[in-house]
Amino acid sequence: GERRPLAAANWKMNHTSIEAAAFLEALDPGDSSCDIWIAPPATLLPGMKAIIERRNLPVTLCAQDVHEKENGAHTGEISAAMLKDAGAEAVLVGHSERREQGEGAERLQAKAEQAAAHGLRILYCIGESEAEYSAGLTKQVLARQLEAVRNIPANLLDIAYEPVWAIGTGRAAGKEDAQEIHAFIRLEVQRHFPDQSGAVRIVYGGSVKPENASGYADGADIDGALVGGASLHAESFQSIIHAFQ
Ligand code: G2H
Repeated sequence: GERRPLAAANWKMNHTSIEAAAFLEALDPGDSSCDIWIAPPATLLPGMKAIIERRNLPVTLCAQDVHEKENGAHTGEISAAMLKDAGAEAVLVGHSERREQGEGAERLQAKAEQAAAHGLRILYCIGESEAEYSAGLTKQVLARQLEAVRNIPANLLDIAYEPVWAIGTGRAAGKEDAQEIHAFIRLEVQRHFPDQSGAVRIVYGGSVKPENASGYADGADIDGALVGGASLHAESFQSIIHAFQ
């Protein structure tokens, strides 16, 4: 298709530098037909960047979050410029585990715009909760969440659809259901970016594993995966990468 598939690892709050080095040592990236991103804890970015460059690995580093301000008195936070300086070329915005910490639409919009202003690619995460899913509100919720990135240049944007009820639960969305929602997201993306929508990838996340990855890869509007638990070990992440190659 027109979009290169993307396999993205979200390590969340896991791994130290020794484990990250061992992961990169073991990873077989396969052929170059699928983009490979890893989102490690920010502390690992510079060390991983050095290894990736030394070994010439086809891996893009992605941060897990970014602060919306340029700099200043924000104890514990990390700016877009700092993430770039540390080796990140992309950043997750709006992961449900951040939304749960109270990050709402306005703040996520500011974060995405700040990342874009620094030339970071954005993997913007959307997804309905279990209650919204049961109430039949999925499409409404997703359309509303997508509003936050309407000002982001399409060439810097990818979307991750992660139904909250499927995250870390082992209850992955069925591949037909996921494809149907991705087709809906595709239409919304076309509405926002009439001329450039082809640049925006829509990847699925939520209990993606080696056993179910190729089912998602079959979906016409599923351009890849955002993988948590199954991305922590090189062997399982690389079989997910291979499913999209
Ligand atoms: C969803 C996903 C990666 P997991 O959060 O972002 O995690 O694959 O463990 O469900």
